[in-house]
Amino acid sequence: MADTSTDTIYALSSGAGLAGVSVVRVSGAYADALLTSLGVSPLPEARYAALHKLRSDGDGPVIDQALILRFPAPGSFTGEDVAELHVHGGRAVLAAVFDAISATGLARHAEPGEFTRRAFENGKLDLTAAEGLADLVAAQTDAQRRLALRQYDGVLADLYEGWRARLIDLMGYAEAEIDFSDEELPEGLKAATEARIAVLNAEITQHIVVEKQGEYIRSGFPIVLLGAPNVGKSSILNSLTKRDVAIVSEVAGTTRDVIEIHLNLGGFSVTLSDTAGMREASNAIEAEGVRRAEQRAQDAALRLVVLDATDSTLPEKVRALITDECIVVVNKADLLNGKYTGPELPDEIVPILVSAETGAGLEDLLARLTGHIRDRLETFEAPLPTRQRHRDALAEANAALANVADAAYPELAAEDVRVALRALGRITGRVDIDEILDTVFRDFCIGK
Ligand SMILES: Nc1nc2c(ncn2[C@@H]2O[C@H](COP(=O)(O)OP(=O)(O)OP(=O)(O)O)[C@@H](O)[C@H]2O)c(=O)[nH]1
Ligand SMILES: [Mg+2]
Repeated sequence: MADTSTDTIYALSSGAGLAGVSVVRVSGAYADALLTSLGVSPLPEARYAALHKLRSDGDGPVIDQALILRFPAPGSFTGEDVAELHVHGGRAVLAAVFDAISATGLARHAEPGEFTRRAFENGKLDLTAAEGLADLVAAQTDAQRRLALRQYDGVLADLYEGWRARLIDLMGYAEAEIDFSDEELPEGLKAATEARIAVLNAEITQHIVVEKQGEYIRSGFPIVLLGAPNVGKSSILNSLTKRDVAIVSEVAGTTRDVIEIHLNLGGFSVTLSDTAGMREASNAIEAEGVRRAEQRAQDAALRLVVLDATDSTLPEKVRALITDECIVVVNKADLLNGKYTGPELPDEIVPILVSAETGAGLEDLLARLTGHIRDRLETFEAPLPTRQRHRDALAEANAALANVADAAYPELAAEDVRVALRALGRITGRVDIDEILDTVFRDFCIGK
């Protein structure tokens, strides 16, 4: 028999594990033939659910009772003929259904992200929508869900395609400059074109210079615990997670590696890192720990500088971190006998007093963190880039547009516009797509 299996794919599209119902999705030209081979007869009407017995070899023993749905091309998720088999959840049922599908020789198991990739290839969604879908499936917090849904809905695609449309329009003018002499063109055309490009340039800049809110919401808002050795950074991390994640000891210089945990604060995903205490390191390993701590401090969206309420010494490296952009946490409140003997602080700093030992003040700390994150992220109304991929392409477009006004010849100006167009087109997948497809769909799991 000729190999017909490469065309049609199937996979479990619902979650794995025990479930009342599991959904097996089939996509491709042989979707209907496959249903018939499993004994589904007559085929249900398009988009109407029908209950059928599934049989191996069409007339063999019954495998399960399933609810069958058909979505003929092009009105389906992938744009191809799609069938859904709602079978009973459970390993044995699924194993038997998969065996029976495979025995028909009509379909092969799907690769990760293959359904969505087909949807993209058939023009059902653009790349930003595909990314939004992957994020929606992976979303763990409410903010992640909202951001992903908006991207899936097309806010980014609309924005970038809108910019592209304006550039295509301007491209016409840029090319007119090449083909016609100044006398033949309306007066002021060049200046007007350049002004419109400058406006677009400014809009793109505005879109990418804002804080990385999209990335923070999607991958977690990065917060780092910093401070001198022994002030209780690791103890605070453990208390906040109510788990024994980091080693705590009275030896100064205990933590070396960066330890990272995840929290959900007010519906936002947060990555909290514990770092090595900052001081003049006594050996190479500690020095590497301090270097990593400094790196984290650089990358963090928020720094928690931890001080010991009973120790007034403050290494210079730590003092330098105390600005009005950080939150100062004074630990070991339980050791205070009514008198603060920790480091002196600038007047404008309002520290939070906590005890990792007794848990006092930790609720206040969490409340302050949640408020801070809300203030920084909840205001997201404008579309946000959510990936470095978007930022890189936008920066490339912008760099090219910035060159237009200075271009020595109209040909060069037109080429700059063309480069910008290609960069924008890559985000939604309009151009140069082969190289980026694998990066985008790599993040998907099977059945999506
Ligand atoms: N009394 C009291 N002791 C604390 C408190 N927090 C931490 N400690 C103690 O302080 C010592 C140092 O705590 P760690 O959490 O290891 O401090 P660290 O800042 O992570 O230290 P390094 O990893 O060495 O930089 C340990 O003996 C803890 O038990 C607190 O709130 N009260
Ligand atoms: Mg530590």
